[in-house]
Amino acid sequence: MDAREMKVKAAAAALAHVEDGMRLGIGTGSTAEEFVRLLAEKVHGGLRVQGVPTSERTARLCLELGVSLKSLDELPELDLTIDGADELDGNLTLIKGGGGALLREKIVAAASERVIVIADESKLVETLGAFPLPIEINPFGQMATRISIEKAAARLGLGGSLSMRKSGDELFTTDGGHYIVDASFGRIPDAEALSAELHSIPGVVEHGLFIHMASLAIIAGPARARTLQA
Ligand code: ABF
Repeated sequence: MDAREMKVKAAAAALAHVEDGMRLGIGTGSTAEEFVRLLAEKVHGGLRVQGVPTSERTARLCLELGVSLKSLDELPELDLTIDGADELDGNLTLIKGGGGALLREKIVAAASERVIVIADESKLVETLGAFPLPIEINPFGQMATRISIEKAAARLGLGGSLSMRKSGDELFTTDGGHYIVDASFGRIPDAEALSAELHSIPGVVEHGLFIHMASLAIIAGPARARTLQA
């Protein structure tokens, strides 16, 4: 079974949790896009959902496929969010942001009663950190912010390097107009300590550690999809 088939399998299992009339947060990334495609089929079959997208990219796909959307301001309390992840551990702590949508994903997840993560088994790790941690920063004073991030990591005994995410020759900018620093810290043994340090830096808008936010993960492998409960 190839990676796409595993993403489809996880997405299909998540769709079983979507009930008629739900206010639904819809994530970003290729696995979430497989979920949107399957959701659209159900919507055309009569399922009624109101979707809130976590990125402009997801919004475009939903509209293209006929999934009706609302803004988070129109639907500030959501029943369920389905989203992908770049890494997840056994405690359902996630690294997200590889798609550059971490801020809106985290805001939507925080507004949701439940969050279900869908991923192929390659995302499940013992300890987070092989995937560089995306950190969203304000463009103003970005160099000073990067220095503060390095000092914070050093205080926690994390080494590694930071790189500014690029889009072609330009710096990548998020839907919110911010930059992304990809931080290759290596293993992150204490996500909560790192999260607190990063949140203490004024120029850091948000980071890709999602802690105690996912209630369930659906992990697809060559056999049937399995679930991890928070
Ligand atoms: C999204 O899911 C992002 O936060 C994350 O980067 C992405 C994972 O992408 P994929 O499903 O394509 O592996 O929520």
